[in-house]
Amino acid sequence: MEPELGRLEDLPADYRETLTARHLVPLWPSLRAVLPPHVPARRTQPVHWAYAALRPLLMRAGELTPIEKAERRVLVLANPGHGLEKMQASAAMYLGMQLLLPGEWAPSHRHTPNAVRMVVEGEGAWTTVEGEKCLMQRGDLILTPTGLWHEHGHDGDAPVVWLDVLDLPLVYYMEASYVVPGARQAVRPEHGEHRWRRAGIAPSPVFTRSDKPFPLLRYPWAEVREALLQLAAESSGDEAVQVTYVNPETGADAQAILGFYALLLRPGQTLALPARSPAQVFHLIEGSARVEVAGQRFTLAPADTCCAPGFEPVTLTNLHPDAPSFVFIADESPLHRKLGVYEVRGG
Ligand code: 1HN
Repeated sequence: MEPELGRLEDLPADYRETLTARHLVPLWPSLRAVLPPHVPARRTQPVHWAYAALRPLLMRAGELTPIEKAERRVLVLANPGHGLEKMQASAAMYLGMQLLLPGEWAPSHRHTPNAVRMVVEGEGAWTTVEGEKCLMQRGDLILTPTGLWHEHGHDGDAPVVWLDVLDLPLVYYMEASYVVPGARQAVRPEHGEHRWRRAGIAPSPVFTRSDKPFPLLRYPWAEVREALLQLAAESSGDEAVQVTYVNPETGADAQAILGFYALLLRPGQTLALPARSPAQVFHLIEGSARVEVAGQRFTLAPADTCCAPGFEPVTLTNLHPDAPSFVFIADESPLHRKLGVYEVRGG
């Protein structure tokens, strides 16, 4: 047990008032709050957002608010532990479900926070990132990293929905979050996913050098799914079957702050993840899965999303007895590792 420390009320009122007037604060009454013993205080609560409940509200937003009045038509998945107005899923992660209707265009801009899109439903939409037109199909992961121009359009005939994951809360906290509006981009005939078609075969810049900090912007789900199925076929029963979305040029995480992964749960598999310092987000791409964390138990249907605070073990179960389930995961690991605060407990 840590010894109890002096309280603010223990100090004479005139002393406290003088400190306040001089912009000074005694540490000891607040020391245990900012530095709790052994386990950090976490605002992030386990929360489940069911797509079946969210979708009609998003479609209603499509009727209520034209794209010109929204710029980005998004319902934010806000963790009540942080306060809804903060628009945070966790300390560093922002989540939103974005709707684009046929014929709509979300204008070009670039900003300091990094974003990714995980396509949830619909066909025919595209995101142009720095002149590269990325098709949006179910399960695709598309990066719009810090500082790159991006805009969304839709040539199909049914609503398109995607999940946005941004490091906005962190960048905003750092007082570094801002946007630059821009003009419609000229599309260049470039496709990173073609240039980086196969691991182990890298384009050789013999005549031209690209110097792109983000050489791969679109990770097609068809390829990720196939890679997971191959891994599952070639590994033993209890091993976790997971891939990380990486920068193919460096092998590092695809983005600097948040990490992105795709997980295959074998039929009936239960996967016990150790408590780790970063918070996590789970989004079910295909199948049926249970997520147990901090005394909560969520059953994820396709397109459902939930979040888990850091420093809590998480148990994932595939509820399909005879088919794999596929989970997209986002977490704060790259940030924790860079800052030197990454931890795994009892793993
Ligand atoms: C943004 O730029 C997009 O480009 C979506 O689609 C959501 C949330 C906060 C800040 C910027 C987009 C965003 C965002």
